[in-house]
Amino acid sequence: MNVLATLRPPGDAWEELGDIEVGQLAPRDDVEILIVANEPVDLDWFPALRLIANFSVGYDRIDIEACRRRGVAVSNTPGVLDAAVADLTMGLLLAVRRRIVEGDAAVRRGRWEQGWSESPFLGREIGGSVLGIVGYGRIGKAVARRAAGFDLEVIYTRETPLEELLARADIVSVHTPLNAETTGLISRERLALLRDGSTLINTARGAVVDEDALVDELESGRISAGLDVFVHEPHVPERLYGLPSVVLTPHIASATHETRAAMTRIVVDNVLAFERGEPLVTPVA
Ligand code: 8YV
Repeated sequence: MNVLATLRPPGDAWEELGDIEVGQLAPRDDVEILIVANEPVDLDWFPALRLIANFSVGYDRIDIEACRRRGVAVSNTPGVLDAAVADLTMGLLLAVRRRIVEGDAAVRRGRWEQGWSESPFLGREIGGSVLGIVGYGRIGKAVARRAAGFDLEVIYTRETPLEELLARADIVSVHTPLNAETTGLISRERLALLRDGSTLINTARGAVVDEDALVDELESGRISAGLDVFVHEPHVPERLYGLPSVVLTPHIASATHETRAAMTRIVVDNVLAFERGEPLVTPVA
């Protein structure tokens, strides 16, 4: 079948697809399979399309209902990136609460003040803090397992109502998919429930949080944050750049050699299964 990919993902499995065309999305009447990384696809551009194989577990930018109506199958890459995302979550949590990035910047600027008692880099103890996990799926549970090793007390939505979780936690970490129910879930009103000095970590999707309201809260200095995702990536609200209480990463939660190769394996398995007329390995639609 005619395949167009918007990226050449890492990993050996890719070779099994043969000579795949890699290029940008543009109107094409010959393409039957698209391999994308959660980019929006204009279905009118691809009248022959039968499968979208998504190199991503999240498929929030793909119109699943429109695909269903047109008989276009969709697959994603669940399961293989839980550990990598949970690891980055813990990295951001530690970096913000222990001011690691601020410390690094100070050392590089030659501003290492002598004398521990005057050190401005007092952070917050990790053990004994309360971690509130919003979205207790595979990734949320992987975070909870790691948090136990750091002696964090873990609470999570379902077991604890969202408002109560936000008001109780020292650290809130977001792990929901982005969909109609979760868009703006952490609203301005709900952000206001966060305790003074608490930290928000987001490795899920920027739009789960009201970004303007979050920036306001961060600018006020009331809370801190570790953010891997933003509403209009790669745009990052400029007001965040000058805030030392915020650690920013460029959507790298799944970005390890091993995880990305495992994601490629799943994409390839879905494409090969589809070409053989077999059920998709990880169907979304
Ligand atoms: C990807 C992700 O980096 O899987 C997801 O949902 O957000 C990340 O793994 C991104 O989608 C590009 O493939």
